[in-house]
Amino acid sequence: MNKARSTALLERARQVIPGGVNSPVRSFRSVGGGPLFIKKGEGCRLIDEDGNSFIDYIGSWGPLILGHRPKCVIEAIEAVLEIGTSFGAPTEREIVLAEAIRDAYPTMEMVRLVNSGTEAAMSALRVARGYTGRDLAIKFEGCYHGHVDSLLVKAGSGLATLGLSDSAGVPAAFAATTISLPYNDLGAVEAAFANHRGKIACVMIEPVVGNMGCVPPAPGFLEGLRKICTREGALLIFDEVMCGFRVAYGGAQERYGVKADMTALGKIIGGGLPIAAYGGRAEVMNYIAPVGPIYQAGTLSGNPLAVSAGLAMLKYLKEHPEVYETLERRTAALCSDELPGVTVNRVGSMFTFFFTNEPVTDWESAKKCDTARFGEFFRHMLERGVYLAPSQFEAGFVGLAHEDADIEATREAARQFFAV
Ligand code: KE4
Repeated sequence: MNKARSTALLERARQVIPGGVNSPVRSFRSVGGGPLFIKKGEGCRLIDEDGNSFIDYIGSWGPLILGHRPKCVIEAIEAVLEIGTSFGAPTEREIVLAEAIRDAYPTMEMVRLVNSGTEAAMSALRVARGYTGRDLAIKFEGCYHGHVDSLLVKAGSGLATLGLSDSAGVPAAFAATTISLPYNDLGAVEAAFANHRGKIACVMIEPVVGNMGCVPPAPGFLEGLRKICTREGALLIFDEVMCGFRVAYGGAQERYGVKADMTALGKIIGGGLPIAAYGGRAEVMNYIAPVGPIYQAGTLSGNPLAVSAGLAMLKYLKEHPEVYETLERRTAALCSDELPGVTVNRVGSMFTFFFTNEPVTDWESAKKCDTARFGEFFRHMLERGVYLAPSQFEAGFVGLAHEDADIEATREAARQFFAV
C-alpha cells in the first residue's frame, strides 16, 4: 500500500503538533506504522491522501452511525450557514435538541449542552459533588470518561493503549478523590461504600464499555449499582458518550432498563460535529448556575451548527427505528466467525476482537490480550482495505452505510489472516 503522502505529512505534522496528531489514539503507536492522513469520507469509506480506500469501522470513534456525510446532516449544516455559526446567546433549536434528548432519555429531565464528552463527564461529576456535598467518586478500571484530571485514574482508551495507568500532571490530591474498581464487581463497590460511608458522591460508569474494548455489563451489575447508589445517597452517572443512541435509541438505559441519576452524552448527538450534553433529574440539574451554586459554562455550547447537525441525526434515528435492527444484524454477521485465539465481544453495533482465548469482562482480563498479535491483525486488515480502531483497547462501530458486501469483505479479510 502506498503511504508516501501520509508519511510525509506525519513528518511535517510532528514539527508542530505533538506526535503529529490531535488525539493520542490516532497515532497508531500500539499497532505499528504511522497514521493515515485522511482526504475524505464517503458512506462507510475513508479515502486517504495516497488515494487508498478503506471500509471504516471507527466512524470518528462512534458519532457516524449513518456513515460519512449523511444527506440529512449535510443539508442541516448547509441551512444553518444562511443564518450564522455561533451567537453566544440562546436559540430555539437548542430547546428542540434538549427536548429530543429528554424524549429519548426520560431520566434526563433537564439537559445542559456542552462541546465534548470530556466536558459532559467533568460537569456531571462536579454536579454530583455539589449536589451531594461529597468529594469521592467511584469509576471502573478500563473505563474512560475523557481527560478529566481526577478521572484519569486507571482509565481506558488512549491511556490503556499507551500503557499509562494514570496521567502525569494530575496532582495526587485530585487522583485521591477517585476510587477505581474492577468492572462487573459489585462486591468491590459494596466494600468501597463500607470504607467510605457518606463520602462518595457518585458512581460513574460506561454502562457498555468501549474504552477497554467493548465489554458488556454482567447480568445484574447495573441493577446492583442502582440499588447501592439509591441506598447510599450517591448519584449513578451513566457515561453514554459512546453507547448513547448507539446500543438503542435510548442507549444503555433503554437496552438494560436501569435508570441513571445523571447521563453524559456525546458523539452521535452531534452527527460528527463537536457537541455533547449532560443531564438528569430536574432537582439535581437546578443546582447549576445560573439557577444554583454549581458553575459550568461554554462559549460554543449549543452553537447552531452542531445543534442542527445533531437534531438532524436524532430526527433520522427516531423516524427510522429499523436502523437498530439492521445494525444488530450486520454486526452479528461481522462477529459470527470462530477465529482462533480471538474472543469477540459485541453489544449492538459496537464490537471488539480481543486477542485472547479468555472471556473479557473487565480490565484484568482485557489486558491479558496479545497486543502484538492484534497489531499484526490490524496491519493485515489495513493492507486489505479495512480500517479498524488502531488499538486492542478500543471498540469498532458498524454504521448504516456498511452494506452486507462490506461486512462480507471484512469477514473474508479476517479469515485470510488466520488461514496462513
Ligand atoms: P471527548 O472529550 O473525546 O469528546 O469524549 C470523551 C469520552 C467520554 N466518555 C466516553 C465513554 C468516551 O468514549 C469518550 C471518548 N472516546 C474516545 C474513544 N475511545 C475518543 C477518541 C479519542 O480520544 O480521540
